Amino acid sequence: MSSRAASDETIKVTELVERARAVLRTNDVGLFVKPGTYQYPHQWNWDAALVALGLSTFDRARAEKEVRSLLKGQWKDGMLPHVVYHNGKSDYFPTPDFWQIERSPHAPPVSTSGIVQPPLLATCVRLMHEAACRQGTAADCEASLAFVREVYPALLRWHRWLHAARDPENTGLVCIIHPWESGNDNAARWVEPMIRVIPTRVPPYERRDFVHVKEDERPIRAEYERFIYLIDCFRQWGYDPETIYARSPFLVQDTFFNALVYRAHQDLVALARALGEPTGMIEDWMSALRYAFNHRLWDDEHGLYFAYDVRGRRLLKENGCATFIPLFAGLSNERQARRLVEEHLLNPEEYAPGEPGPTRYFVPTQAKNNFFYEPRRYWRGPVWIIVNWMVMEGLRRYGYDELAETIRQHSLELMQRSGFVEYYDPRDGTGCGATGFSWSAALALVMLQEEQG
Ligand code: 9WN
Repeated sequence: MSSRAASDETIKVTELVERARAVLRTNDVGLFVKPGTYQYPHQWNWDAALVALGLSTFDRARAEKEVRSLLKGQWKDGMLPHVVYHNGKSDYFPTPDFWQIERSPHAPPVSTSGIVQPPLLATCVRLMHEAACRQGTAADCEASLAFVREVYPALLRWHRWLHAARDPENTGLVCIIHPWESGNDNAARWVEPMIRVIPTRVPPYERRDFVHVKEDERPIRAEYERFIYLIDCFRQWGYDPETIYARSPFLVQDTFFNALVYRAHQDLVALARALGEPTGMIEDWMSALRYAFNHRLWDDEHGLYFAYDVRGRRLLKENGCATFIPLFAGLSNERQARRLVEEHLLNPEEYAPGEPGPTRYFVPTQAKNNFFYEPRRYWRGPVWIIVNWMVMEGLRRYGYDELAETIRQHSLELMQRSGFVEYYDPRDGTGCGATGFSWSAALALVMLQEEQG
């Protein structure tokens, strides 16, 4: 097999930078940047973090505004919701009123959703701050530190909420209550726990996600119905974390989500140190999480990490890209990292380019030999730039620099050829899903900074 670039296509750096900035400018509606030009007209949590990181490569003030806007949606108890509807209703479903967040005493004045997404914000704020100090003047670094001081309390409250609301039994691992919270909405690992979610009463709703994207690239009806049913349960329970933890039919300790919690804690510690703030509480969360993560989610027989289904009391043994995210967080030991890379990432039956498939691009989001693999359906197989970026950074952490560079090249080549779309067919690089996709553009800017020194 070849782990080299799909072709030796030259990346036209200046042109790609311009095209990527243009996507972010087009999607900028003033207070926030839409995740996609047509499909996603509101502010999403982890999209906003990456958008801010991308914007910071050329306009730090605008990047900081993006973070402030997201934080306007923070709930009074610290929860940072997955969508903030600054601009009211649009053609996107769920609409703001569908969530009925006023049923919770913690809801903020602005309309938001009532669930969360992976906490990437502290990570992006740290990367923004360090770049400002590395590349800018002493005054830039000072100004950036003032921004960190401003947002740090909100970040700490958000991280504290994750443990208080989603790990009331102090297992060390944080639960998610809806597949949307993982950010990998229809990944194969959700098939089994979603079978047990019986949508006994689904409120009337109209799907709007086929208006701009082909139906066969989106989640299927049975999944969507369950997505909506779960929201209906949460709103009836007034979004009370205790009731949800006790009653939600979907309750999972996810690999992807917890790895990002751990990584975000590390980055929060770095921000705390820069400010001279205490770090003990964050470090306590980290040691409990690290221990539980490797004891509960690592499967030594397969050499893979799997999510744990709290309701079903078992591991969800589907081989998907989530297994590599612990590398991004530094959660694995050297042996685990070697097994992940040598037995899986470099295996053409699973993730590496080549037969079967055949595929040309790293990193399919579902192993090619997984029963549920579909190269064009959303999180069931296509390459997502966010995942490629995390895997690339994770590989660097463990010294696999050459492979990381191959993944960076593949990502840039995909974006150069097929534009900044939501996801790409790993077989031929065809662009799929939403067009004008902000985080692809943002991460292109981050990856291209290396070319520009
Ligand atoms: C539901 C905005 C979001 C991403 C998610 C992605 C998709 C929404 C949807 O779009 O989810 O939250 O309507 O499918 O799965 O990761 O944040 O880009």
